Amino acid sequence: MVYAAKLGHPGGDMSAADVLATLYSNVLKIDPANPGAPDRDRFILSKGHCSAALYSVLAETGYFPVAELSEYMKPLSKFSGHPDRNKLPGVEANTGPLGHGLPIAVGAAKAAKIKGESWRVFVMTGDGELQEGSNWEAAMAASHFQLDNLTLIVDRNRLQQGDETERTITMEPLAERFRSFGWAVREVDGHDISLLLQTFGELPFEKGRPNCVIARTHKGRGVSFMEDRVEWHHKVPLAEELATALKELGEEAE
Ligand SMILES: Cc1ncc(C[n+]2csc(CCOP(=O)(O)OP(=O)(O)O)c2C)c(N)n1
Ligand SMILES: [Mg+2]
Repeated sequence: MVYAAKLGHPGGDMSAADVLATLYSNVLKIDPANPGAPDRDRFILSKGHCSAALYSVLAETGYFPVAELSEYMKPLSKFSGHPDRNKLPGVEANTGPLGHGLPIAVGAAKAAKIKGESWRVFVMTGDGELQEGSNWEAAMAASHFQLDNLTLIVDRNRLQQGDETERTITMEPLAERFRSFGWAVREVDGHDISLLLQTFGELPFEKGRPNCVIARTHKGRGVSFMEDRVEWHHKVPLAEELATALKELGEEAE
């Protein structure tokens, strides 16, 4: 998709892919045939620059045909660079400006509590994204309101746009920070599918506390020349790089 569009954020798409695939295949209570079902679980991709990963997983889940992904980032496309809930079924919130997905998710989780309904809210942020102060206001509110129906997944790939997170604004000790805000926290390998399944299967981690899963991941996961390389945040592969990448991922070029 990124190669065809000559635009995108492949590094962060690939760090998030295993978590997204796990959520959509085995965790979220959703029905692609009825995307607006009132009792569905909600997932919000707060790191909206990784829309290609979300669109791919939504397509594979059955919200729309996989073939439509070729429209990614074309002018006026439904598959815009950042997700738009008014354009595509399955997209729960418009994101892109970082720092808004968690606040929206807190509001949704609070709404479920007020209504006495059992649907859950999941949200993924980037790790660099957590430098936005709005997240920490939302984190305080989530524990105050005892939103144990809310799960934040932090894509802890340790890189942001131009550098390592720790060289930009120190994020550690990230787990301790969330615990001090009243959250129940797990740290997991974000590419270990069986561990992710087990972890999500244990939700809520503690009654009355919002849940935080810090998923340790790698930008550009699965492709040797992309993994942990900051430039692949926003870089487009050349034709030969695409061929190598697809080969390493066990995919056929189309
Ligand atoms: C408010 C805001 N500021 C800046 C940007 C530009 N931007 C897009 S992605 C990004 C880096 C995000 O890093 P991280 O959250 O770690 O995402 P990931 O590593 O998962 O791609 C930035 C600064 C933005 N989208 N929103
Ligand atoms: Mg990051």
